[in-house]
Amino acid sequence: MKTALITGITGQDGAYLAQLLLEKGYKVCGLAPRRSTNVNWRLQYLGIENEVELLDGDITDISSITRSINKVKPTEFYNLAAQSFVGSSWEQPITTSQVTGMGVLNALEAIRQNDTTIKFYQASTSEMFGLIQEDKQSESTPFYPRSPYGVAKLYGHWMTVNYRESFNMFCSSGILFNHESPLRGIEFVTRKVTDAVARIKLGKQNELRLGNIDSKRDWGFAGDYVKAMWLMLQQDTPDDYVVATGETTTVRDMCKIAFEHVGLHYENYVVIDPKFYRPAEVDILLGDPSKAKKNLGWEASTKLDSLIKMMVEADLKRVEMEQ
Ligand code: NDP
Ligand code: GDR
Repeated sequence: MKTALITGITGQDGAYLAQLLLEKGYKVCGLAPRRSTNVNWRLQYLGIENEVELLDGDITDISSITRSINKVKPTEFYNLAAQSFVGSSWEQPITTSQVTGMGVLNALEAIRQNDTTIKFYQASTSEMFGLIQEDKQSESTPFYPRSPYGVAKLYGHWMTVNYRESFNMFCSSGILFNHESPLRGIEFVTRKVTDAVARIKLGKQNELRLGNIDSKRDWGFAGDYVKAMWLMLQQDTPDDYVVATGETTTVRDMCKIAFEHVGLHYENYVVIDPKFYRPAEVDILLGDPSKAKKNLGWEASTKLDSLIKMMVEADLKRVEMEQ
């Protein structure tokens, strides 16, 4: 039986990945920091809370990673832990760098010092492209991150490449573009919109305050994207892959889809609030996933339209339950 150790298991991707690996017969363990509130709601939502083994630990504390590795002896290590909200990374640049950047090095070092046969996946991101150098971003597009989060991720990305090249370790990096789901954190724009649409429809909210709605993102479904993570670690050789849909949409048009799904017009509810503008913006992201298709046989199977409708439906149910 294969064993996976997932950092960030209580996050959106961690929960979907845990579910996928359980279906594939893995023993699934997760490194999770102690929190004072319930952070297991996503695992509960998927009905797998009691099927995964959670280990107390923090990606900034290498001793806790080493202890976890020696305890569960994973065959695969998925490093998803991060301070992942771009907006907060300007407010907390140092914590973001420690968790999202140095955390990767802690994981790589713990593997190097204990068991170099463990296959390692790093959650890299399209935010590393930042100020776009090419119309469609592929594995060979130059990086130019635009936030402390993007800079920290780039450090982690290059460390992953460096450990692969220096120590012959199996380290792969997935350069994933935005991916969403009903399990997305409420601070990210898609979920903020679908939650607001549900509340407005049910008479619990009057308006939705947003920042820059002209930025464009290549949005996919998280449930599809965790399959690409797994596929990367099943290859004969480690490599880096862009994972994206190959289509891009403005925040404005995404809002339109969400509001229209419940028979409303976004123009009547969306208020632009400078508070949500970022010090530096990534204006447009559009991924070229052809390498993932060719080498991994992976393709995004969920269109933005059905993704947003799925999220609105889930939020309508949630808000109704609250009532
Ligand atoms: P989430 O923010 O939902 O999950 C992040 C996870 O990391 C949470 O479980 C969080 O726990 C955990 N975490 C935070 N700090 C620490 C720490 N110090 N030690 C251990 N764990 C910690 O992100 P997603 O699931 O959306 O993303 C997963 C990964 O993929 C992240 O690294 C993200 O940066 C990256 N990524 C995400 C994309 C997306 O569109 N979703 C695109 C590209 C990359 P807690 O909640 O308790 O703080
Ligand atoms: P992003 O996602 O920064 O791309 O990072 P987010 O959903 O936060 O922003 C997307 C775009 O929407 C604009 N925007 C707003 N964003 C938020 N959160 N709230 C608002 O009110 C708002 N109004 C407009 C933003 O300016 C931006 O242009 C996500 C995260 O999951 C990262 O961890 C991951 O690496 C990248 O996707 C790929």
